[in-house]
Amino acid sequence: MTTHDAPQQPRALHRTGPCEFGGLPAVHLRSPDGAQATVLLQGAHLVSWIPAGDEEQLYLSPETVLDGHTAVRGGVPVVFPQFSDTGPLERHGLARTRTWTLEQATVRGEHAFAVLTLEDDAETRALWPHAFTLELTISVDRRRIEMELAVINRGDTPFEFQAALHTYLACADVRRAQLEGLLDQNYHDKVLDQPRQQWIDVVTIAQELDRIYWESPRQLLLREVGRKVEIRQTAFEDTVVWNPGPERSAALPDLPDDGWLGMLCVEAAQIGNPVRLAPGEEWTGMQTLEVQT
Ligand code: TA6
Repeated sequence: MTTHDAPQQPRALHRTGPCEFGGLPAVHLRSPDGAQATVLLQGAHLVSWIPAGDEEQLYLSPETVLDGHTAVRGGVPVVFPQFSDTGPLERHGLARTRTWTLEQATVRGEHAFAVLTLEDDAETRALWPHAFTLELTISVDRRRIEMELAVINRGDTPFEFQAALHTYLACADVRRAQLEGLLDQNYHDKVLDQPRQQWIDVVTIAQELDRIYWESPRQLLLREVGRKVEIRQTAFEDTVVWNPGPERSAALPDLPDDGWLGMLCVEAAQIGNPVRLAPGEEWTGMQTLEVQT
């Protein structure tokens, strides 16, 4: 599989604990059976996932800017509290460009996991006037990775938010990939800016595709020759499927012209029904990826 190898890919033999990735502070996970993942402190951004005995499963643009504050192109950006440009905040909200705190990185039983948190500060409150804690827990073992996002309202007034785990899956050639499991689903086609329904049972990519599937199934399958990745989500109600296609790929400065061929975003998302959290309440959503044999 071609993953459009990024020069920043981690060396294979890191152990679980703090590391550097492309010069940025990160944490590396390695389970006893050899599954690995690397997460930047910026954005709690997962940039690499290699199941045991397998190869890289995430797309990371070789042209992404790794400067500690510019949004990273690829991996798994954490979107919060605003999806895309649906509100007044910067695109996809304020979590992906901020530095999170590494709370824990350890191996327990068969799993290696890390917990990262982000709390409001004067800067976030100036943009979005709420007291919150985000907690992202990433756990790997064998052929599976789990990403769990918790949102806690620490203030004394309710707030509403959208969120997503904006997963860029690597593809050998996206034109030959199939995403299964969305038959009959209603979606908003962002390219056409129209509501639509999925009439055929697979989604394939030949050009730009940008869709929000509403209240989507909790389990999908990405199928390529010789590879199957199961994509599951809990609590996240919607699923976004995005590929920039050739024209947008060429227009995006942090993506190679042919970058679109190597990626497919399948995002566990909460967009249509923003979550309302009362003071002290917590919401948790999860995306799980598992490579099938
Ligand atoms: O989740 C899909 C999407 O909102 C697309 O519309 C596309 O623009 C993509 O996210 C990437 O957004 P970004 O802000 O990272 O360039």
